[in-house]
Amino acid sequence: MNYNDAAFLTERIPLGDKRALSRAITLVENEDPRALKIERDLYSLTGKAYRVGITGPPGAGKSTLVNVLAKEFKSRGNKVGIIAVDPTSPFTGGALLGDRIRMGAALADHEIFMRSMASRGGTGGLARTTTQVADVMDSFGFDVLIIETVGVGQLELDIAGAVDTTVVVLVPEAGGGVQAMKAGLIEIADIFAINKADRDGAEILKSELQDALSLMPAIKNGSWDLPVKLTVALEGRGVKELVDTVYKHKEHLEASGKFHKNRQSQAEIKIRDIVRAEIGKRLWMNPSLKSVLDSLSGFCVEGKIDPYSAARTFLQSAEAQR
Ligand SMILES: Nc1nc2c(ncn2[C@@H]2O[C@H](COP(=O)(O)OP(=O)(O)OP(=O)(O)O)[C@@H](O)[C@H]2O)c(=O)[nH]1
Ligand SMILES: [Mg+2]
Repeated sequence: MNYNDAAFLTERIPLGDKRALSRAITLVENEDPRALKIERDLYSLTGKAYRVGITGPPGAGKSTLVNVLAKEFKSRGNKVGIIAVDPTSPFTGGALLGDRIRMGAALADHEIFMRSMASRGGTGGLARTTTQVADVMDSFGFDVLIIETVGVGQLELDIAGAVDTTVVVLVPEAGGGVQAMKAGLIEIADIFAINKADRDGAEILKSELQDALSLMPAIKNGSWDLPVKLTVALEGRGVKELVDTVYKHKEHLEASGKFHKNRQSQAEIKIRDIVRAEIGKRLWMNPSLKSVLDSLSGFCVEGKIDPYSAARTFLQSAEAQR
């Protein structure tokens, strides 16, 4: 029983050991050297979990919605995992506790596993290691993984590249469909959920969004009509319908071959990321290239060379060393 040992964790996770899962996630999140072995050894067990991204502006009710969605998925016989990516305060460097508290009801449910992580170090609303954490959770045997990220403006893009279905949560106060179009939300959404539909303006926003959508018939090959759903997460209203819509989207992806295509481009992103990191490591850790870099940066400061030419010279030195 050694929860610090990668091989032990790898063995325990597929057996349903939650402590092993939590420990492995921490190692992945901290980019501990042991995480690599865990990720590699568990990878063959991934691919089963259907991944749903929930994104939208701060305070839209995403966590509240995730909570009730998780319960609905569970009531349909699914093992559900949640990843909540919190924006990191630059001052504390840690995940906000808010989500853990707000999601209390889901947490109290022992069959729903929830993990918060800080978005520090990542781009957009996604933490750098979110996909790896999702993969490790996948290998544990979840049927559904729900990933919550805060999106502001264009920052939701990342999540759309990491999940199967992206639900964009808006609120009546969010402004019209034109705003959503401007913010690029229509491109990344598979489903719109107008939450806080107990407030004025939800129906208006819905029809504005639908008008905006009707002006863009070619979205996503035109074969998926972007649904706009109303929810009141606080009371669980509209949640069954939202889950039904997620399943419809899943069927659409599978029937059209997009499911496989999307997963393949997600795998491509992973490979590219690893290659980029590996190339970086090889270049920056090489002592003779480091001295080339030192002289070039010195020349830059003296105005003898511009950074673009310096980069080209650097790459030539790297090539010459191979
Ligand atoms: N009136 C109303 N309030 C809601 C509804 N859903 C959530 N809220 C409230 O909205 C506030 C924010 O909810 P959260 O679920 O924390 O929102 P969030 O989008 O996860 O927030 P961040 O993660 O901080 O961006 C809370 O006070 C909720 O109780 C709803 O359907 N109607
Ligand atoms: Mg939240």
